[in-house]
Amino acid sequence: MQAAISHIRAEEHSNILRVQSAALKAIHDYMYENRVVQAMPIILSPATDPLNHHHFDAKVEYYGQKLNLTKSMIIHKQLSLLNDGIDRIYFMSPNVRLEDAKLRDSGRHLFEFTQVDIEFKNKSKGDFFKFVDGMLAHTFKFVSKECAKELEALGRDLRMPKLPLRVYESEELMAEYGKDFEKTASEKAKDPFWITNFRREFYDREDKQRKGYFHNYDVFWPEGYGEALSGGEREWEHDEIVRKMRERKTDTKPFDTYLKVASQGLIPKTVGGGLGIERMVRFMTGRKHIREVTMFPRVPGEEIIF
Ligand code: ASN
Repeated sequence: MQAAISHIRAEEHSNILRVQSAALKAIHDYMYENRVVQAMPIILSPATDPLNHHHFDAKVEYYGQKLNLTKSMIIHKQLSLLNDGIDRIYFMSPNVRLEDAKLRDSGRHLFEFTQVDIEFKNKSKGDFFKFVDGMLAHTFKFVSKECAKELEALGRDLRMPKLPLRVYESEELMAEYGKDFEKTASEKAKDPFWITNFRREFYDREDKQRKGYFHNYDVFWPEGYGEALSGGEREWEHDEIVRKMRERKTDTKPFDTYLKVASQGLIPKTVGGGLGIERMVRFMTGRKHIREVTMFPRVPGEEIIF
């Protein structure tokens, strides 16, 4: 308990939280100026993002209904755009992902974190890249102007990203750096960059003409800070969604209602992504482990004190 109290009292939190506050203000302002509306996040739902990697489920039962804690709001982002009057939406979305304890020292995993989760209707990944590039540039500019003193106290020199951010294909980097290409590319980079085409969850669109090519992407922070954002153009056709769920051995049962919506041809054509807030603050403040940017750390495998 004493260690947890010392952690809360660590002097650097005031500077880190000033940086975080400025970054959040910049993001909200950018959304508002670009007419992206904000909706409130949900925490419990019958179906959440299945996530295509090893982790534990977090469920509660309420009046006989089994509900999942949100792993990401991907499904709700798609459904919210069923509204004809809304074509751009975002959520400040808390996620619970009970990750394996072996990720404890990755420096970038928390099993509770917040992502700014964005989704646009009838837009392409190119449109989304431009939007995110602009959001990062605006946020970095605002933070470096507002928080010069705090960044100095934290020993961080924040470099302005050069736009447009570079876009790489995953195959291209794999050929150059081998299977750990994400890590190596992040270590070598000076600015954030995009990588496209990863085999991931059922909802990221696969090219019909080019099987095995996915219209999805990540943004990576430079200096070895790793993944910042992930997203993609989405599947909207029922049969494609079911085929991909089967290929990934995703249990379709919790998705019955979602699949009914898809079978009526109602899932809108969307593109989007989510940017991890704590990861961004870790990068901006140059902290070694993500635990340092939160007062109440939830590090995989570690006991929760408060
Ligand atoms: N937010 C991500 C997306 O929009 C999904 C995720 O976090 N797993 O694709």
